[in-house]
Amino acid sequence: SLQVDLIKQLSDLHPKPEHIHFQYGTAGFRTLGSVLDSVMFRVGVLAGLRSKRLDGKTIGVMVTASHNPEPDNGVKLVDPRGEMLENSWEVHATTLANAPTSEAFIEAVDAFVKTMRIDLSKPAKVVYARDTRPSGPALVAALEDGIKAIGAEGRDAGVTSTPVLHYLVRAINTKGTKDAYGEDSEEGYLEKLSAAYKKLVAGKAASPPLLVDCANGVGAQVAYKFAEYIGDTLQLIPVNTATTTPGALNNGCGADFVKTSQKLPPSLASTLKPGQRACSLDGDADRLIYFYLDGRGQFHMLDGDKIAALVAAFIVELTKAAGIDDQIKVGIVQTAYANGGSTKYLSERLPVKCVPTGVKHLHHAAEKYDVGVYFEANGHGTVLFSPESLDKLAQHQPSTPAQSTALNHIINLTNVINQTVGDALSDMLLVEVVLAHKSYSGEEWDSLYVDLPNRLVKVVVADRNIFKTEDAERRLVSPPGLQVKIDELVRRYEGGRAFVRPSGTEDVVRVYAEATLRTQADELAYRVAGLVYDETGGDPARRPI
Ligand code: G16
Repeated sequence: SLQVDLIKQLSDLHPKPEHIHFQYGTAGFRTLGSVLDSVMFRVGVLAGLRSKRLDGKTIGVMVTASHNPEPDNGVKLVDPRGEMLENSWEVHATTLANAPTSEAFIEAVDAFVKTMRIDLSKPAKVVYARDTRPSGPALVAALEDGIKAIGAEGRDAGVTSTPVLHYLVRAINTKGTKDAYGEDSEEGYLEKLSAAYKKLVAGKAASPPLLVDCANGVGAQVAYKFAEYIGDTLQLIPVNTATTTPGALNNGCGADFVKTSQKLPPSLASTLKPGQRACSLDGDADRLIYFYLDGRGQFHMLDGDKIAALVAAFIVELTKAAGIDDQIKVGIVQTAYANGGSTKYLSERLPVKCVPTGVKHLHHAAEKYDVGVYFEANGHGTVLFSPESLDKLAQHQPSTPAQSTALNHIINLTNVINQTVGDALSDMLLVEVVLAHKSYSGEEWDSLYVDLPNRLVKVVVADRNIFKTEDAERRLVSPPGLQVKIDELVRRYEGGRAFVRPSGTEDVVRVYAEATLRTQADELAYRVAGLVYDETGGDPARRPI
């Protein structure tokens, strides 16, 4: 049974702030770090319960707010195979987080244990990590109290990236089985990915040095380690690595800055040479955006859509070369943010599915393919090989040396790719493998297809919860009547497309628009943003135009 006294005693140390409603959103709980203490405690309890429910399998907890500003923090739960928390538990997380008092919390836990038929005598294990945010240590202490309160065993993975934590969860739970994912340590992760990378580029001409913008976040630490592990095969130059400078995180740098502003981080202006490639990670290193300057010094961005196109084509090519393309089919998963240019290019070649924003949605859709390539335009994504495909790869008998080489390449790809979640540094190695094999420069990669000009705008509204969407977030159902007005506007723009959705990680509504011409895409985005603003009675002083 529940150790009610212990829970009460510890819970009282982490009272829920009045008047705040917490919500498990796109990527877990995310808001100002200063109000998250009670949430962390309760997530610790919930993680323990999830572990008990799953017969003692290890559950992961990542303390991060990823691309958000430094004062924000957050927490996401990781299921045993390294994937995001099962959807149906999100509402329970929200319920437990909002119980007003310790007594109400204990009652809610008790009711939950009964409905879910959780056997409290089962063991429970939780592994957790945090990013470099200053609010992290205190939040982890609250989490540890929660883990203790439910009688779970905690393992502190320290300060590391989100994808490393996901890797650890899978590695711990598969240890000693035929599906063993690797050594359950950060070194094991670095060793596994870099060994596969080295095999894949053996004999290829060395690539020019790669600048890695680490967003002044935890990715810096992991990038420096990768630089050592992969040595001369690829010279990595980490920049924006000031993880202890207050206010530096994600500020004027990082994947979200580059994707949203479609600009070079100012800090790279004097270092990046024309023709040289660079990439940006986000605050917890699960997103990746590439870019380069052309001969005229013009900035070009290679986002998640471009990564998906590059990688999918390469895998298809290898399955053909290995003589296994009739058994292993590649499919793509995107969201509404995918550039119209990419959707057209990809759907002429492969099956493409569109799902709502959030890695969990993409991940589940990608699992339905033999090889599922999923990327959000913002650079969050990975490639999944189904268990059946992995078996086929292991059993396939190549009939020529060329087939055998291609087969080995695919098998090595399954090891360089972090299949648990989007992983900026794993994706970076994957991209570098493809570029090395194809002898592509950034410019050649970029020319696979032409992006439609697009613009993403944030609108601050009184209540973003009134915005409800359908059709994989491509249409609004609420507020009533607004979609009709958006449709009318969009019709006036050549190649126009726009949609509006509430963010699940920030207190804003996002507006995306694209059109054939740059000026038109910008105008459409701002006009739709204006509509959203007027409809919802925002403060005229903060109107986007
Ligand atoms: C998180 C999610 C992503 C999502 C992004 C923005 O990323 O994991 O799937 O695209 O938030 O979501 P929204 O538009 O709902 O705010 P991250 O890197 O911040 O964890």
